[in-house]
Amino acid sequence: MNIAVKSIDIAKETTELLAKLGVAKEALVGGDLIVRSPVTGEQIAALKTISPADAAKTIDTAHTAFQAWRMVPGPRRGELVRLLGEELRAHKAELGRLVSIEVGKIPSEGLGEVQEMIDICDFAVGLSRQLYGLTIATERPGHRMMETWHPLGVVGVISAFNFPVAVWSWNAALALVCGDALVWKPSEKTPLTALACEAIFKRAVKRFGNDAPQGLAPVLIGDRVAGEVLVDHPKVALVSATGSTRMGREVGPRLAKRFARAVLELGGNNAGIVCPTADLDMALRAIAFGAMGTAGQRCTTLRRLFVHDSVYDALLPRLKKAYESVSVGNPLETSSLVGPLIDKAAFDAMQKALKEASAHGGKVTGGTRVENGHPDAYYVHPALVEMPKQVAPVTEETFAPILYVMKYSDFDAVLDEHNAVGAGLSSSIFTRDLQESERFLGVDGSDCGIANVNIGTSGAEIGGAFGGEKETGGGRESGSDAWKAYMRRATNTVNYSKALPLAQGVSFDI
Ligand code: UN1
Repeated sequence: MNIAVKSIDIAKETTELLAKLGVAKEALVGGDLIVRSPVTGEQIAALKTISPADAAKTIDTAHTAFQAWRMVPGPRRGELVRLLGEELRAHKAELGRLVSIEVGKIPSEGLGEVQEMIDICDFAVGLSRQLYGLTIATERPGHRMMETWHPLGVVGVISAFNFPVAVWSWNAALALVCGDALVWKPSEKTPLTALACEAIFKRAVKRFGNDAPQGLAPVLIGDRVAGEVLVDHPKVALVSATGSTRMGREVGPRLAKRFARAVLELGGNNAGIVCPTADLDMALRAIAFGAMGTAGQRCTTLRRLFVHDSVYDALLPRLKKAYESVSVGNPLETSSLVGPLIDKAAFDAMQKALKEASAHGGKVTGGTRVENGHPDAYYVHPALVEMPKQVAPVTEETFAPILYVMKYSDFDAVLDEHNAVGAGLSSSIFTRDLQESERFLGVDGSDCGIANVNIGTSGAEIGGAFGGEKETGGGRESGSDAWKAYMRRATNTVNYSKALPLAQGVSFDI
């Protein structure tokens, strides 16, 4: 397989794209945060990082901005998000391409990520007129009880490299219509797309007018220390953090210590079950995208597959063929389906997991490196591993394209196996048997935050709440009523009678 990346000047193109998006080329040089493109492994920028003191100051300014922003009516706040969506529509091609360069996503996935941003903006614009509470029956005559939702404060956003812009937008669009300010610490691996979003947002603010305060949604370019400042700052009311379970174990307790809110979106070890009645053509396509798409670097990537023994021999050879023929290569070309891993550490982790799987009796197809003349770029053949049973490393998330396949014969037993891992993000079942699909979605079925039937584990739409259970952290972002985490709820009881009855029949006559 020849996957040589044609000699395009990636660094030059990056600078040009960023200029079009509103980031000056002077901002891209002279710093100590070295940014590389996984496409070739070469350096594309060297950014200056923020000091802890300046990070704290930025948060203080965001808090002042919050105090002004919360007074702007919700539907008017929605107008800012509408303009953000417009700017994203106008710059979809450039931002999508920048995502491909900085993360290594294939063109349709780079563009798809920007589409996800546009979608959540549309959702949030509608939401800006629907931030409603309930009126509740009260036991006291002449009283009214209701709940009101108020803006919360400064929202800290910590995002991962793999969805470098969409995850920010899920948080930003909701936080902004909810009347919050937000401060974003992007992954150190993907700061350029963050700078691009900041510039796009600033343009929306300019068009919006004077009632948007300064410093409403800044970006902190920095390392882990900048993230720590965000997590520990007393004026940050909520931190929405996406990343590994290890990261969540550090962030969660720190937030709990100061009673700040957390929306944690951590690891996934997502599984699919292929049942005897499954449409195998459909399952094959869904499995291929779920497991190999985005080079296995989605938190929703399909990592474990349980196949009923009556269809195992029909499915496995076809799956193997898909693995052997999938086009791995330069993600800037539309002919590639699988781009590079983000870096060497990802490659090493993949090799380690495959070695361990072999030691436990796993039969590995693929998994080897694809050389392309760029020693610092890490392309791999996606790996399919037939495992005799679910033992480590199957029970752990390795952020790379490895699909572990196991046979099952008993439905109850496979449901137990399905749920027998730490993470609980996404899951799917392929079946035409109603009893099986309903059981999977039911009380004692999949224990994940996302459970699908006859579609894969990845590629969720923004309209649903996104997140998972157990070691995935329990947070929900994006659609449905995820907005409630970004606001504070007040229960209000109003007495419009001339008496003062006490609840629960208590009497206290003075
Ligand atoms: C992630 O990998 O962090 O459902 C987010 C999906 C995408 C989002 C993934 N819409 O795969």
